[in-house]
Amino acid sequence: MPLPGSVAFPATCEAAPEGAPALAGGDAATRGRGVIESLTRPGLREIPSTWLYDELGSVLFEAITLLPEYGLTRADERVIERAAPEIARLMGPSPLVVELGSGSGKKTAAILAASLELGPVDYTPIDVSASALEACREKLAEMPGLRVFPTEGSYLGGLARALAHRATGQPVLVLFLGSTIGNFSRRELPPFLRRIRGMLRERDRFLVGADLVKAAATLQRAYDDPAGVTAAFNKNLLAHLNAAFDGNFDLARFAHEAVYNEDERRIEMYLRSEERQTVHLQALDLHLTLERGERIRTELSHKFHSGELDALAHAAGFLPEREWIDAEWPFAECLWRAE
Ligand code: AVJ
Repeated sequence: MPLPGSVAFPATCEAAPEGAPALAGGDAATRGRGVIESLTRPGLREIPSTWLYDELGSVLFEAITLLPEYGLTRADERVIERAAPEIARLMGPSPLVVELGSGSGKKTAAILAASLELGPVDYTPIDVSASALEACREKLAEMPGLRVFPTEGSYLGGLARALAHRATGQPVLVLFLGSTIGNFSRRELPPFLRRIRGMLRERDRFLVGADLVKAAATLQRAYDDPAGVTAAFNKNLLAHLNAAFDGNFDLARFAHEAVYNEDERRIEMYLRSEERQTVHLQALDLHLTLERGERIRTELSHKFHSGELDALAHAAGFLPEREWIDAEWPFAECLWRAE
């Protein structure tokens, strides 16, 4: 049931966007084709990391953010807390805030609260997980002056729909927090950023949170925690596929693997088949034989150098305006202005 202060967003028909294959939403058939294509790719089996997030997956990710070894989210929260008043001031009163991959919306509250001091705020969280959107809306429903328009779907499709509702002259702030930007391959990232820029107007802003390069051992622990929460998060992707495509992945026959690739500056997450096995995804008419030790890649999590982020901004048509870095867990919050 809709809560007071939240308004259902009119859904429109949209084609699946290109440019972010690892994160694209789209309809069931499109997603099915994407799974077949990536799972059967010669030389590298992969499942788009968006499949990590069903109802349980979103809760498991929230649990990861509480792990002592996973400092990323706490760093993100600290920096945002510190930066929020200045971001709100730069935006001016009554902005439309659009968040790509909102999750539960916890971090965003600080930015919204700072902006609400200057006037009412429109907020459109976009997420592929309906349950995460619901949690986000519940969390923020109490903030007076905030109008929430949850939008289920892909980043680019959701952003297009959100911007269609921008009031004349309303400044737009797009949020891409928590280093979700790290999920893109280095090849996919520039065109994705250019597409975002293409949808914005001059003086709109894009706030990007990005995890910075740090000691390999620190990253290794963060993505292979001793309590096994990340392992459960990773394996749950197979349960999600089972549910979506009437599949019979046996989670017990897979092992979680997370490796830091120093050359590529990224964590690579895999599910390793512990034995030779054949899996059937009935709805996709897909039989998959995995050898013992064969791996399916489920996520890339890139780590950045600060200068690299500035270069990405410029290449996409943004001007890096401010940057805040957490001292405890190197993590950058970058405010880019569309120019
Ligand atoms: C939500 C994509 C930023 O890459 O650190 C956490 C997801 N994967 N542990 C990340 C994740 C494994 C997370 N992001």
